[in-house]
Amino acid sequence: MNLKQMVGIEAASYVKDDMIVGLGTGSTAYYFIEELGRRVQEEELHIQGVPTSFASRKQAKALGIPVKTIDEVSYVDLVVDGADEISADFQGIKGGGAALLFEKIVASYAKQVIWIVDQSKLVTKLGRFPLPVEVVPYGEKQLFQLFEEKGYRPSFRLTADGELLVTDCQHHIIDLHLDVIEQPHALDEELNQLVGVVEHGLFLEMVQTVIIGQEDGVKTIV
Ligand code: ABF
Repeated sequence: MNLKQMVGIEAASYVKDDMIVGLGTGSTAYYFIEELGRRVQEEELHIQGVPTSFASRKQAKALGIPVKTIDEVSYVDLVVDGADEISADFQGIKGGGAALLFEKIVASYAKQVIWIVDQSKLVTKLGRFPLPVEVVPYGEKQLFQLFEEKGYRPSFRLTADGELLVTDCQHHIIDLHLDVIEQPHALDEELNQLVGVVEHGLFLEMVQTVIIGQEDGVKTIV
């Protein structure tokens, strides 16, 4: 069993009958959803899943997990999702999987947010992972130029075929290569004020539980 599978299965043990569960996106959240599917089929677990991407929705439906949109539920008990970086003070960068908008929407309505990562995601300070910024296509080149002038070393997110990646919400992503983010909260405020920025991958003050896969087992920090 690999580290991603370990933490995915561990996170699934937090899910109880009748919960409304946010279903994360990415290769680690994949194993969480797989384990939920097993429990739905083998243990008759009754849950409603709220996916954070079309990919997670497709996976959940194929496993027989009932799915709802965030607007079809009153709240989310628990969301389990991956992350690209988690700093020592529990701030995160997400969006490497290009699902950051739906992920942040679902997380913002969840009573408990759990991130599942292997130990490679733990950093002292955020920023080595390029910060994803989801933008409206109209005006994106102006934004790109503004990021260049700020020294943020932007690049448009491309698909494997070299095409501009289009998110589930028909937006594009500009990744900022910042190396280190000394003031995440200030950057959060700065990005939120830019017209044309839909959302970004700084997830600050959002997580309650981090489950870490390590060679010697699973470590849970709350
Ligand atoms: C998703 O999980 C994204 O926000 C994040 O980029 C990704 C991490 O992917 P993986 O688990 O495949 O490393 O939630």
